[in-house]
Amino acid sequence: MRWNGVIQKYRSYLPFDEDVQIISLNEGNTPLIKADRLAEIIAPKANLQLYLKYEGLNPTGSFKDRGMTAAITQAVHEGAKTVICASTGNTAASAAAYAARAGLRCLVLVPEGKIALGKLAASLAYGAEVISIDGSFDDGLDMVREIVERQPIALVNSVNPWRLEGQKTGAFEIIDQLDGRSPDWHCLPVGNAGNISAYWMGYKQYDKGRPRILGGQAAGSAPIVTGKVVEKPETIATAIRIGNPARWRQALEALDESGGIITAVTDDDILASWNLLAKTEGVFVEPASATGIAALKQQIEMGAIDPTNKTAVCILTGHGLKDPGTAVAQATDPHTLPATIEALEKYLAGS
Ligand code: AN7
Repeated sequence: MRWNGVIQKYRSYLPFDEDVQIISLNEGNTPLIKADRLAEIIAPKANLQLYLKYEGLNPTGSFKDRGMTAAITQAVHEGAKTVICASTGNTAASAAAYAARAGLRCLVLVPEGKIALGKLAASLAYGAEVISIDGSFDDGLDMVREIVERQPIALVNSVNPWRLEGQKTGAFEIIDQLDGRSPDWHCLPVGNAGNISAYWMGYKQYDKGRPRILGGQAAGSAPIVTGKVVEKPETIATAIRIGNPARWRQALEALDESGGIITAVTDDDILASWNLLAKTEGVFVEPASATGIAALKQQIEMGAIDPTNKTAVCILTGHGLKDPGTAVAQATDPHTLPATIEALEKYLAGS
């Protein structure tokens, strides 16, 4: 069967009007990759069934496309000509792409110097007006929430309920890919908390079993863990450098209702899991996307999660090519050799 995106696939679960014109880039249908080698490292001999939901394979390279197809579709339906968002980068790239496809003007506010190169490049390429502010994501979100009160502009951050409607299809897909069963644990990074809220909505609505939710926040940007707004959030995982999540309350509901856990992991933990993912499974993600793995590893080590015979799905939210700067900075330089077969043989011999 042809795949035409998440709205067409899950239309009966989404509250669109009959006559809506779908704006899609055929997002969704991302692979659920079994990760046996990684499972054996984070939970030795426990028969943990670990799966990676590789959302970085969406059309703009992040999970945001599921929600954006819905938000832009509805914005067009309501007659919007301009859309706006604040973003740590992935929402910006996604909004820019779907707005381009719909012929809308798109403005994105990003924190100056704190947006990964691939996200900036993509937003500009798709023709968005990229506005760099000397503040955080949270400052930008305050600005865009205010401007849409004053101007006829549609807000496409995840405070827009259509974003969650589209995003929740990730939960449907996981259950479908697991042949109708829910995992025991659903692990993911938490920034503005749209994704955690949407997944929980999706699991409840699909009604084929519910996982417990494990959310990971970066230690320097962990407002939900500490219960306090973080004025100056910091982390190498710039995607989740967010101090005052818009969907905070829904995230707490998801955690509470699912018997879940939210925990903070250090940047070192995030990078260690990021490294493991790439080097043991061949799956390259941006640093924030490794936060779910880092959280699962930590909770297993602490004895808070028993992995024995359990199924866990970790959401890998963004592609590694989003943040080439961090990847290169973490790596050793390539080897340099003369362009001769002798030099290559010498290198292979280890001299
Ligand atoms: C790779 O793009 O907030 O908890 O403005 O890009 O739903 O916010 C990105 C968030 C996780 C956190 N992983 O998801 C934005 C933005 C990646 C992300 C998150 C983001 P939410």
